[in-house]
Amino acid sequence: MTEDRTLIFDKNDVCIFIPVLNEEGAIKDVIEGFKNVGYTNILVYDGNSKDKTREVAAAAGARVVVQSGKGKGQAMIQAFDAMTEKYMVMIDGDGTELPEEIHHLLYPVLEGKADHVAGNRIAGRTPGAFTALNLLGNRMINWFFRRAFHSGLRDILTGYRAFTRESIQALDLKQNGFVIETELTVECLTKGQKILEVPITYLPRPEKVETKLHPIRDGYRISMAIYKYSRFYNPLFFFGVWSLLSFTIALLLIALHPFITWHGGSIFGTASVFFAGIGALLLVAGFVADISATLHRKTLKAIQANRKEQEKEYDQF
Ligand SMILES: Nc1nc2c(ncn2[C@@H]2O[C@H](COP(=O)(O)OP(=O)(O)OP(=O)(O)O)[C@@H](O)[C@H]2O)c(=O)[nH]1
Ligand SMILES: [Mg+2]
Repeated sequence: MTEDRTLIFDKNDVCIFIPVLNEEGAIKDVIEGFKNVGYTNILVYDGNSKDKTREVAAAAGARVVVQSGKGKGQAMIQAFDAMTEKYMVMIDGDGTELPEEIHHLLYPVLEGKADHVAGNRIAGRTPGAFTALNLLGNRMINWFFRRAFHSGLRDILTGYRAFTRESIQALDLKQNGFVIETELTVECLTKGQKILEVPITYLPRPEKVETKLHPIRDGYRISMAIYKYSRFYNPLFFFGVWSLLSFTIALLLIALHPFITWHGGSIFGTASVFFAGIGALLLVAGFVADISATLHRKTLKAIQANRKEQEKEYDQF
């Protein structure tokens, strides 16, 4: 992919942020890739690597900070809090994404078309970039997310992103580990920010670099987080999942009723009524909570519009 537009801006206003843990084999090429396209304000946040990552990154010309805690999420939160530049582009330090594609992510932010741009790795994946298990897991997680958050996003777990200082510092982030990307996306949606997805090239990991992600463990944690976060954003989904399960059990019990006889079969009839009742209760709870969540979103939107209006008036003086 090549960028055919040119925007005039100061590249020092853009902080290139790279969280790393044991990436001595890949980090140099990532840093040099950005320098080759004119970005020299490069910040590497190291998670106490056991290899030579810090030395290699510093020698390649990056500022290196050792994060104060543990986990990719903690490094991100620390870097966001300390951010002073107008814009930030973050990228994984494992060489799987291309620095020269920065403009696809950054330009929409510079032009005010989006608060947050995320690189869709699934759209631009090259052979071997995802293992079969990772691709399946990613697709399932994104499908689940789209249902839970009424969103069209296709790669919420991407590590290549661009955003403004205002947009990132407005988010309330707490996750220290790999759930951070999910929390970040949820927070953007909750705060009414505009997220844009652009396709990016996604390469296989260079040989020497080892993944820190555990597909099953982290996939489970991320899925649970999506479900948990849906409580306030889409309560109809949150309660609806259990309501659907209860109705399914009720239907199964009714369907099995003629074939199984126990105490004259009556117990299955009673149980199916019980589960149908629970299902109906959960559905009503979902609808009521949904009204409240919708009203909350509308109020928040009105407050934000009001604040923007006030800022405009203030700027005129
Ligand atoms: N600072 C810091 N960086 C981390 C930590 N864990 C992972 N990273 C970095 O975060 C980036 C993404 O981590 P990866 O292990 O590549 O995870 P991923 O890209 O989601 O998974 P893969 O599909 O295996 O590549 C890489 O640059 C890692 O080195 C950590 O605890 N602290
Ligand atoms: Mg990676």
